[in-house]
Amino acid sequence: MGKTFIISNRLPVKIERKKNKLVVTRSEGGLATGLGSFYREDGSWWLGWPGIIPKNTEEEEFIRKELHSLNLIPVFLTPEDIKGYYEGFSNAVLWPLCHYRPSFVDFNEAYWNSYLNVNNKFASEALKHLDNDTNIWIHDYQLMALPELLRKHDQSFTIGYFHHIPFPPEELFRMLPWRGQLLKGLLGADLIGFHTFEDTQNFLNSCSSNLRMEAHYNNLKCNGRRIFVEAFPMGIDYEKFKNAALSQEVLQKAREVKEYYRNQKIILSVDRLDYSKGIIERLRALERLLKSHPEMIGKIVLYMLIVPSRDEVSAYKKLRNDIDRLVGNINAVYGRPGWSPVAYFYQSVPFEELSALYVAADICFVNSIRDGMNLVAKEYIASKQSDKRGVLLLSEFTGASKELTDAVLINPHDSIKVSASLYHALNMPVKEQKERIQACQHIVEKFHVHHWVKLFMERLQETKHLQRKELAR
Ligand code: ADQ
Repeated sequence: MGKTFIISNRLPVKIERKKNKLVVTRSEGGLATGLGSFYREDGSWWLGWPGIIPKNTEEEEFIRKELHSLNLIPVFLTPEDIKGYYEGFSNAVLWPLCHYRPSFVDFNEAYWNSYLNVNNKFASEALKHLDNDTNIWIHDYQLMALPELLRKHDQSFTIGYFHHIPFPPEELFRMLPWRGQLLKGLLGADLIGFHTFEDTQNFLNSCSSNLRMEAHYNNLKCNGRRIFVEAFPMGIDYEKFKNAALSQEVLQKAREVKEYYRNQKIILSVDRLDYSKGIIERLRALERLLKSHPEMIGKIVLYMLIVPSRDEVSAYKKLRNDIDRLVGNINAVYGRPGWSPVAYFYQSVPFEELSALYVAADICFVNSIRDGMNLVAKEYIASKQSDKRGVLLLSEFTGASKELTDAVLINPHDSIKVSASLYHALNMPVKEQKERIQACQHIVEKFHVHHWVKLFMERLQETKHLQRKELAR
């Protein structure tokens, strides 16, 4: 298949300062696991920000060397880049717009300039390592201008791009003063992937109305090159979650969690701190349930795990305060000596602990207002191995809901119905729980992350092949 060159905002590593020494460890997120088999092959590389600002040139050289041995190439960002490109344009412009929150968008020209500048930085670093038999795979909204920057340099490059978050409807996207440049940026790729069919249509509609380009089914022509726009719903490492859920260590931890919350049904939620995840709306639905069904008092617990994220961006700071206040209020109003309705943890937990929580939870409550895919839903399903019991409450506004149609689907804006669905889930007969879990498991097992990577890379090859055939005609 040739060499692969992955480019994403962050490299799959964690670099920590321990006693004045830098320690580099590989982080195995979903993407790193899926792409691991590619980028560790001889001649394949992954380029991105290592997540740290070196104090001096010695540190920079040390990091470069350490990463080189892992087939990783760093792009170093300055504090100004982080403010303008990352916190600014990526997370205060593109993120809210793609998650249907235009009122949160800060249309700041300086952010855009910084975004272009950093995309150019990525391009110059990448061009030092690329040749034209390399398959380039660019990831996510932080690098939407990059495909065109690389294409300008060499028309024959093979470039794939995957957008991990939703693509908004045309009327929202057109709000962006830089909409044309961003669309043209993406059209530098040969294959553009999204999680869902709806996202592909939104993107194609934006191209046709903003750039007057005509799409033919799932493809359009740009400067004589045919570009394909397709849905590739991302999966998880199913075997990893399955094996963990059946291991003695995790089963023991799960028993301990169950014992701690004995006689209570555990409703689990796991998210990054983000307004797109519907955390406030979830708490309101719980509050409504406790109000309308006081017999539930003392019998349920919402185990809410939130991983800290982007706390430098003002909307996230506010969200964190709002959550603290609402959790405090619910626990104060409905709590009893020895029992609180919400067990709230603002921290990241190790894999085995997360796995044990998935095993122990009676319900997994995914309430996103908007979510590209939502891997938590799939991780929960994959962890229900030994007794196949559990209920997945899943927002209709996640990419996952298009695949996991046997979950209990909810509209997070309809708090009356969400609380009724929660009540229904708490009382669901075991037979129905098992049937729903098994139907979902079938999908999650079949369309795992390795399948996703293989499919995308094969399709990229086919796209290039089709383009060459068309040019030769
Ligand atoms: P995210 O918005 O980060 O991803 P999600 O897909 O749910 O959302 O992935 C979160 C990951 O973080 C999961 O693997 C989960 O296990 C882990 N995690 C969350 N909280 C944790 C905690 N407290 N401790 C440890 N681990 C925790 C973006 C898009 C999604 C899309 C993915 C992949 O927003 O829609 O599904 O990319 O494309």
